[in-house]
Amino acid sequence: MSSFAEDLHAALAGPDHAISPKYFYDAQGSALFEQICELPEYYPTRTELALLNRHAGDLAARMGPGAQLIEYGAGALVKVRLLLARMAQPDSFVPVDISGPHLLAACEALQREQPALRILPVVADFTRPHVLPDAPAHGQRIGFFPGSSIGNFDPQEALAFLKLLREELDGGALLIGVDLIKDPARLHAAYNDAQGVTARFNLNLLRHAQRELKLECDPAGFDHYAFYDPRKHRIEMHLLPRGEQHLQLQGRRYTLVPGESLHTENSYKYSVESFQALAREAGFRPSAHWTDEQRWFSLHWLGA
Ligand code: AVI
Repeated sequence: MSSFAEDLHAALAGPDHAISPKYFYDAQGSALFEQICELPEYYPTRTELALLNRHAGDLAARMGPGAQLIEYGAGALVKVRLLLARMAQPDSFVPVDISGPHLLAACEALQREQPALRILPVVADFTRPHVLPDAPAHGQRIGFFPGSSIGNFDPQEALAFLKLLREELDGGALLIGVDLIKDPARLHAAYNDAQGVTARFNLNLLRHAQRELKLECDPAGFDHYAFYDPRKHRIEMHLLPRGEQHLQLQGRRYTLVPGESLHTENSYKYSVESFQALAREAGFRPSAHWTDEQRWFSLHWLGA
């Protein structure tokens, strides 16, 4: 299994200097991401919340009584509360997240609010095969993957992950949030906010490595750079060295020069049709979708 140190060495030494965006998320990175979700320019969170609010009754009816709701990458459990509040006699709620302490704290808060709810947290990397509690005796298994996190996988990874979910949810369904292709200016603003929170989030990759791996480098010598590539339908985020930048990790030295960049994230955008085609390829049956009036964001109900 790869580690932060191995992946960072590979990124610094490799030709395209690319590293997984999962390394943004230490405690500081998660807090910065929560700030991003509140930014005026970052429309996905509030647009998806509004969709969930508007359609919670319909969604709960589709789940049926006795369902087991599994949330992948659970975080603060804000969105799922809207669904849990409307579900008929849920069998259980299964949040799956890699960050144990964060997950357990969020579950305790939810349990205080809903003492009758059976909460069965699973601490695991949900992108890899993992063990879930038993399926419900009388209801469906429903997966919930909000926030357009699917956009942070490249299309091959997204397909492999959707196939894993299709098997896991066999006989049930997946409810997934997907950000849509739109005016590049709108996308550009969402990843280049005026307050510079996304820039700090991006730079947190280096700060995280300084804290955890004792990486020696000067984060102030890097600029946040995010742009939309309309051919690849994706936002790319990079850290651009301002002048020659020297980094040292576990005794190995690296130099990045202007013109090179650390490629820290992709965020793919889909059309309703292109996402449904991907879901079908993974074995799902798309049966309903909902978008806001501006068609900025979509929610999909996929039969497994
Ligand atoms: C978590 N993920 C869906 C976010 C996105 O929009 O791709 C992460 C993010 N990166 C910059 N801003 C937000």
